[in-house]
Amino acid sequence: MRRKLAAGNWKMNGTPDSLAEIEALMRMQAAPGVEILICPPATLIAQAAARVGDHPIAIGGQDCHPKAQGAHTGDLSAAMLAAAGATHVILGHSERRADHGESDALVRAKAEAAHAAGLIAVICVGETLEEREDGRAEQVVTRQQAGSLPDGASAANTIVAYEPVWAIGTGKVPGTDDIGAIHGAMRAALAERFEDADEMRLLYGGSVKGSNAAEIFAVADVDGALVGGASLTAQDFSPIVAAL
Ligand code: G2H
Repeated sequence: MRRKLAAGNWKMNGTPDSLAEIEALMRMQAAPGVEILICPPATLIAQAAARVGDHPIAIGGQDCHPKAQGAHTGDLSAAMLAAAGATHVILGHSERRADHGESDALVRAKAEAAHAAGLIAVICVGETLEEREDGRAEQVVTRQQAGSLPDGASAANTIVAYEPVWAIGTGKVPGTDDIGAIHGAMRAALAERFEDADEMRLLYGGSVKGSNAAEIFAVADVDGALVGGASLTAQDFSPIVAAL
């Protein structure tokens, strides 16, 4: 049985005042079997983890460097995130692939570093609008997934998020049939490579909000969501958690 996950990606948003949103989520009673993960900017990870304390809400990073340490100004290692209290890290988000030229090979190396530090990697894949219109969405997503997941990936250390680039922050969401087709193809490809593919969690991400979460979560092989804009306040995020 795969545990459902509502993951919030705050991106480059949030100051210490924003931690009140996590405290509000802590007062919410999530259904049994539903996990909540919040990935604030790195500046807030330690404070967020301290506020969460023993509460089961997990805190994660949004990126890490593939190396364990060294002369990499401005970067953070996976071990640093873990030491700050993170248990997860988002890797290969399309904004990082676009803004920082991250390749599948780099994402894979980062995932290996995350696993070595004991972090769960939330690895993102997704096609552009042009690739979808060309009928190549499934091919692109499964190719990214194959290239971005290391051989050591398992259900215990890896979650994959399907985030069509054209749906991110745009209010546009694929049809549930399209999400189901991609998630089905992703799981079939995982099954060819990983023994515990049935246990690996697949999230959908891209303009998820309270009003569309339930129909997305009803799709086979959707085990939760990676949420950006609607994760910034407990008011917007809690209906998504409740829909799981
Ligand atoms: C996709 C998602 C979070 P949003 O990037 O990863 O953002 O929900 O704002 O589309």
